[in-house]
Amino acid sequence: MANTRLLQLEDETTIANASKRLGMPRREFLQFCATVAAGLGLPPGAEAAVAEAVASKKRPSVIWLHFQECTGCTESLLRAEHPTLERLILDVISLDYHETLFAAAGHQVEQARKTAMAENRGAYLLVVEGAIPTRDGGIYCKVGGQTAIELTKECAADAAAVIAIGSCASWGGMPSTAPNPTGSSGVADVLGKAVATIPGCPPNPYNFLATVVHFLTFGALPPLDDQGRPKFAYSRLIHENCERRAHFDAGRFAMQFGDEGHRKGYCLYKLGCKGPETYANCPTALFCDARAGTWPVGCGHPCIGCTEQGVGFSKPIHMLAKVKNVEPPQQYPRIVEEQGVGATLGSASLLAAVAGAAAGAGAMVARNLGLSHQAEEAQRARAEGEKTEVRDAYRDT
Ligand code: FSX
Ligand code: SF4
Ligand code: F3S
Repeated sequence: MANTRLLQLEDETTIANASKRLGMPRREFLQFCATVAAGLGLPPGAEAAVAEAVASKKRPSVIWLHFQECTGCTESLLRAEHPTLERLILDVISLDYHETLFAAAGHQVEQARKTAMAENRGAYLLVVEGAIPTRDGGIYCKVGGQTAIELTKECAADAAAVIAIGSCASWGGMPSTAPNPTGSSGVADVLGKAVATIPGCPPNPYNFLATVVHFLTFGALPPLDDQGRPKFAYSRLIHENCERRAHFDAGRFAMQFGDEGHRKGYCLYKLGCKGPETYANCPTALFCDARAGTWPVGCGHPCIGCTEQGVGFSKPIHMLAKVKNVEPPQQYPRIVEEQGVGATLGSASLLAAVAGAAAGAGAMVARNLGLSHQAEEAQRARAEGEKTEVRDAYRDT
């Protein structure tokens, strides 16, 4: 049934103004709001509230701090392949302090931070990117003469909410890898209280955008898990929605990079894939809006568990993952090894449904497996063609 409120909105001036501002057609803007609402797991009808909030509410002021990191979080937000995502992020927030993006420097930029904090006391969002070194009084990271510890505490004091973006800010991430010489820690440890975390190295920009849109629409962060991660994005294991899952269940594994199994798109578990113990929506959200396959496992590399504390940057890449939540599917894909026939579309969708896949993931898994099945068919046809060519060549001699 059509969403009548959303259809009515299409004619409203605020929506027209927002679509003009964003340089995207009104319908596309409304579709985007509906997608974010569905991705956030909001009830039907919430997409209209999201659209109205994004179109008309005052953009929340954001103070963005940078500490020990590679700036990949910011890069991934701004280098999203689809220009709309970047434009939306910069449209829904008012980025009042960001050390990498600011043209100003020195005292001028420090003043901009203090002014934004004073003018938006109790209402601004504090986003922290990068780990915080805590050893030796925090002297290993200073900005404007203040340690990262001091800056985080000062900026968090009057913030409406704190978001730790990336694995470094979430728990220490890569800089905290043993022996962790600078005592790199996450924001929650330094503040001594829970904060929202959006781990990933880098994190998916869509997850940040959806979190901020939720804050804008409802004045609060979305529901978080016990590690501060938004549940809409981090409540499922990667293994549950992976397009290679049917191969895992059927026992078809790549054993070496570049071997036949790897070329055929088999499961990467034996190459060290940490999907079975890593919570994130990478297989369904994908990266860069560049269609199917744009996520680590889709590109043929095992997941290293970059969103998961105790896995990413802790466990060696080649080490086998601990398989959590073993939920066998109700129906296994048919195994016909000599033909290399993979899962049927039906079994793939069923698998996704049994795994309790997030919205849209069933279709995604079915589509991706469909693609890999087609690829196998094409490869077989090519191999058959090559055999025929060889036979014909012998016959001709
Ligand atoms: Fe880099 Fe961000 Fe990794 Fe860390 O992302 S992509 S090292 S999570 O803080 O810049
Ligand atoms: Fe996918 Fe990795 Fe699980 Fe294999 S082990 S199904 S590649 S997530
Ligand atoms: Fe990271 Fe694994 Fe996703 S390496 S980006 S959590 S697939």
